Amino acid sequence: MLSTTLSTALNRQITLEFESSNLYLQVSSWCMQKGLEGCAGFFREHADEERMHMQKMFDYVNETGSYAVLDPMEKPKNDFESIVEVFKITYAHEQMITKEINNLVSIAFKEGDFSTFNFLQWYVEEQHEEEQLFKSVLDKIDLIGMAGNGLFFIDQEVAKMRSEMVTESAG
Ligand code: OFO
Repeated sequence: MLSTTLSTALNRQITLEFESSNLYLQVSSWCMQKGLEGCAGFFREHADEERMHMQKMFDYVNETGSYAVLDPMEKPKNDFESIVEVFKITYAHEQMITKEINNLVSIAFKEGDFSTFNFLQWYVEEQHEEEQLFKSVLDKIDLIGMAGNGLFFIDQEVAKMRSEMVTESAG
């Protein structure tokens, strides 16, 4: 059974993972509107991943005999200046999630709840990969630039990254 502090903190994280999923789903819709099919597919895929993160934690909380509870969710931002802004915002979002996960890990450690500490290691690793992924898209955008057909090539690169993501998670 989780302590009240830990179950409250994990429930908050469940909502955050759900909000991440909603944010990426909304972003995928914005990309679609702009004709950026590669980016739309990337974010759609990522929305599904975040939903899986949410469900994994939701199940864990219930498995421990605690009660997984969903809180009201924040409406995701739906208006962006450019694809650069989209990736800056989503990268910052992932950095915020990493901080929250680290905070959960430190609560579990302080409480000596090593089962939860162990469970959270999966999220620690996942955040490392996700931050790296979003940062690498920003680096690619910098490299390609927005001049001329830049946006078209950025969209193609992001589409490639998405299919690599799908292959990795299937294998
Ligand atoms: Fe990308 O955040 Fe979940 O864990």
